[in-house]
Amino acid sequence: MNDVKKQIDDLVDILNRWREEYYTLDDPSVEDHVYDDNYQKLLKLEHDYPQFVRKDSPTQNVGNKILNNFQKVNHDIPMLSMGDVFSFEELKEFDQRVKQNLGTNQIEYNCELKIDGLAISLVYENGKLVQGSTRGNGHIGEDITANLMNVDTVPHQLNDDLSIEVRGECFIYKDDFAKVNAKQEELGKTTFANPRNAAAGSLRQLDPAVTKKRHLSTFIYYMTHFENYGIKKQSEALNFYKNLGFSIDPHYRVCNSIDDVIDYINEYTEKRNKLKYEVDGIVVKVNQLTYQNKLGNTIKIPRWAIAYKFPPDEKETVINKVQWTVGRTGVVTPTAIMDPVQLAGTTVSRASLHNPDYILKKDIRVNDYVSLHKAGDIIPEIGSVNIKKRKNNSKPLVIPTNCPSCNSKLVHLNSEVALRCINPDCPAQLVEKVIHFASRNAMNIEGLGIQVANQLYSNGLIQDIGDLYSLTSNQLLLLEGFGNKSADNLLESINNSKNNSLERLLTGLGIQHLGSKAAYQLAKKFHNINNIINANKDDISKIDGMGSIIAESVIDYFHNESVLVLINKLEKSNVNMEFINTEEYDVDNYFNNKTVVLTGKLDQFTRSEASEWLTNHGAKVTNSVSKNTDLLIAGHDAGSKLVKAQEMNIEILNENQFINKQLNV
Ligand code: 1X8
Repeated sequence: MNDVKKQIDDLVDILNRWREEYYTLDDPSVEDHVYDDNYQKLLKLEHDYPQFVRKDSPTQNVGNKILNNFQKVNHDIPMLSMGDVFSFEELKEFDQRVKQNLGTNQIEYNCELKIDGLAISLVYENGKLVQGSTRGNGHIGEDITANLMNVDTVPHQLNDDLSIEVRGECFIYKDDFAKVNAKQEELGKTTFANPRNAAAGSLRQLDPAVTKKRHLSTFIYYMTHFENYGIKKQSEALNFYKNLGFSIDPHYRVCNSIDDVIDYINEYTEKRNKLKYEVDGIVVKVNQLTYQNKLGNTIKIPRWAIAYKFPPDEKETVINKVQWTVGRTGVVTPTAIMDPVQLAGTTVSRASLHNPDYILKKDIRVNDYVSLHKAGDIIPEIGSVNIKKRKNNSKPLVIPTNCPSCNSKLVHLNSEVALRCINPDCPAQLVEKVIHFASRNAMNIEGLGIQVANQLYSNGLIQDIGDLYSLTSNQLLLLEGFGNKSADNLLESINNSKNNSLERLLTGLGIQHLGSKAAYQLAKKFHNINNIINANKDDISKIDGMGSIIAESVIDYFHNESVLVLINKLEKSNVNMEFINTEEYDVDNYFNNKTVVLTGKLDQFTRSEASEWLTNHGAKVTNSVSKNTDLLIAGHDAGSKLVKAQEMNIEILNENQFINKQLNV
């Protein structure tokens, strides 16, 4: 019982943290499915144990509503974001573009540290602070004047009676961050995952007194209409801000060549961890303001500046064990369990090792010291093993030959790298299948989560999802934790699910590559399951955005005798197999109806995974950039497609931005 309470507490804490990251900060540390899975876990636990539901649980719908309470502010001159580069090659390309566009080699660059905080705007009239706001989406921000008045470095009165708008970064020093978190802990409140979170959370307080206590700071680095003040260079502008009474970051440096810029970057790559605030890169700006004007801006980013992003944070830790878990499709995945370390703002103790090949290639072993980083700043990943620290008696990791759940022999299907259990009766797979079947996007059976699915299986009450529909109250009452009410509730949810429209059943069956959106399209087109079973590949791939991978997977799935037996069993239990056009699929997502092109190399997805995800969310994925293209997703080493999209002013997302948008879907 206490275990359950702790599980709920831990889930609430971690989910609240992730919510903050992705609602407030646009800076998630986990993929959307990780959030969703844990949210589902929490929902189920809270349903089963209502006595442990916490007021601050994300299921109780508090969260970030507070944000709606701020007035909106229009940024007449948009607050742009900045183009990112991750290598010196890309930086040199930027230098070449600048020189080419300006037709001169006499470029100075002002290098500044990229502060990991929140962009703000401050408006002064006759030297008096009249408005402070967040960047928001660049065009519309939130009025946080009262809070910014409580940030020590924001002057209420300038040293000169000017009417100006300046922009900069609001952030928290590392030691103030530690103090804020200690205080949060003392008050029994959720701690902030990183300084940026803390700054964001503190700025968007309804009570300015809270902001004051958090000791935020600012650095100003930009001003609109600088041409009115006879300033010629960005480096001079910084001094101008300082003389007016603003705080500026003193670590800037004027460089006369891109090689000097690279020296500056190398220097601060070394020094960054010693700085008193978090820095995530270097901003490189053309120093001459007339040149900045000449270069101008694209819709989203200036052409006269670029942000060089530091490579991800790395920490050394030790692997304590490797866990092998069986998923719904039988894939057996290894996970390294390590001593926890702080990494890019979160505590990390697990990293996927993906498959046996990956382990063998990197020769990863238990008790090895490994360097850990976050791929794309989000997913924990082991970079390399520190062989020097390896003990003499160390042995290569033993790759299991048998399923950790059912002990049947594991195989590599079609020479794929994944290790699979192909025993159709494997308990772990069955339990995972049941959990998926019952999940929110599928049959939406409330109260049927990991714990109950395990209980049902281990007590011999279910062998497959079809058995769910013959469960009885008497059977459930035999299970620990079930009373009359919870048993009735579960049976009622199961019973209700019989009336779901066909797409939920299709999603719940867990057909490879078929997400809920594609399932909806399939159901809508074919109306009932028999039409789908009898469809051929062409019929299916003709559906807009479906493609041959999904079509093939659907055909293969229904060509299996045991699947047909299962469908039959579900039909006999009166599970609806027709499309009921009542719930329109959520078409209100960012990717729906967009024509998207993928280019370059993505770290987190294979091309087909990204494509499949997009298709499942209503996008049409095509191969080449044309006037019909709405969006380009550009991984690294992108080539001509990227250039073409830039020329055609097509919206471009890098991988991180793509992931951030996915999380909002
Ligand atoms: C963002 C940032 C800029 C600077 C420092 N830190 C940032 N986070 C700077 O220019 N010194 S500029 C910027 C932006 O334009 N999005």
